[in-house]
Amino acid sequence: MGWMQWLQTLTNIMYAMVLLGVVWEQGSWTVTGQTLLQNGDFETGPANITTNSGQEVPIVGQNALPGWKLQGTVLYVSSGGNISLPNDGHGVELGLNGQISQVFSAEKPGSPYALTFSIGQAGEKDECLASNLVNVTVSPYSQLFQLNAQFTPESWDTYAWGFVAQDITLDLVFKSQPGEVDPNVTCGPVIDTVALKEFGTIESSKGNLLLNGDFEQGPYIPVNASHGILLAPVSDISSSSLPGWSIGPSNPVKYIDSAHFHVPNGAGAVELVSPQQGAIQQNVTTVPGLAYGFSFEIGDGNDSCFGNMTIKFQAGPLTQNHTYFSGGFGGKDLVSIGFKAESTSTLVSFMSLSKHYGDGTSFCGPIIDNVMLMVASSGLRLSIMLVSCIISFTLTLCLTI
Ligand SMILES: [Ca+2]
Ligand SMILES: [Ca+2]
Repeated sequence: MGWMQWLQTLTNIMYAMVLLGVVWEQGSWTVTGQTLLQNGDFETGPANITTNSGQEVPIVGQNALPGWKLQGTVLYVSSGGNISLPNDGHGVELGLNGQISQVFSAEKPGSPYALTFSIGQAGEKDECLASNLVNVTVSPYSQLFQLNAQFTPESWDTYAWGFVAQDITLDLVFKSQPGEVDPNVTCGPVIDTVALKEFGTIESSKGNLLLNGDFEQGPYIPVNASHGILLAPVSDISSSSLPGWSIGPSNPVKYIDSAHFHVPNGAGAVELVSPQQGAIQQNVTTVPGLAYGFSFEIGDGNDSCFGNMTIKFQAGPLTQNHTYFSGGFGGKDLVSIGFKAESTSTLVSFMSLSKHYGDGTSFCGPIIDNVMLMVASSGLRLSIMLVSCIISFTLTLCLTI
């Protein structure tokens, strides 16, 4: 290959990197848009290691794994046997005091990001579950994660977690944490598919007072995420992986996309997978005494999640239950009500009240989408009354303002 061809190849590679939202700058990757981190899928192993199916091989050397800096006991693992990973590929197991880290650059301080990563295990499911604790840090943010194994039929979970860049240069760290297990049990958490998404500025859609009410803004979704992304609980919406919404208080909800599920509207939606405690909330500034129209869609993800799904929803002074019957084939209801604000701050929230199992073992639940809160002008007020009454034939909801 001549030097002109090498130059062309280099140009093509750099162009592809820009398209992927990755720019090499001042010794670290600048992440804009969304992208896997350097070797974020761990499919490029240490130069001196070849692994067979189901193997765990200790990695020697801080810089032996391309893209990552290592400390403590870290093993390179391959799918097979007791090890299951996305795409049946490779990942890293964090053993005693095991840590992996990668430096990246934010476009600017104050940029909100969502981290997506998968956590699995290397060992028997029940034996290793309690030892799969990993602390994730992007200073000053830090959160403990654990393989849950209640929300997908796989033996790994994919999580999203949000943070706000406090500086230009940031250090992402995964570190194993001691669990309350038999000291003879040596398995640790397995990390795979690490990606980032920068949200940038998110604006409300026209007339809708809610931010990201249609859930079109969410974390990076790997191509293989056929079971959705678990969104970690968060009370501070500025660092939420679901822009505009707080999650919890204690259990995650699931972000789903139209590539893998039936989504009521657009490309993204939220599945309330956790009974009782899986919820999303958003506060909106309102004018006391002013009339508002509130509506949302509730459906199922066409993922064989059957039954009567009951949620509790709140819009300002109104708190109601709604039951959606899911045949498991991707239907939906539209719920629409009106109310008068009683405060300068109106809370909108959704919580699942019923428990469902999609495949007999993992939780599933109703899909919420296209949530709208609008000031009811005289014309809209009439339209809300009509829509509410039309819908009431099927939903028995007919409120006027
Ligand atoms: Ca992998
Ligand atoms: Ca949507």
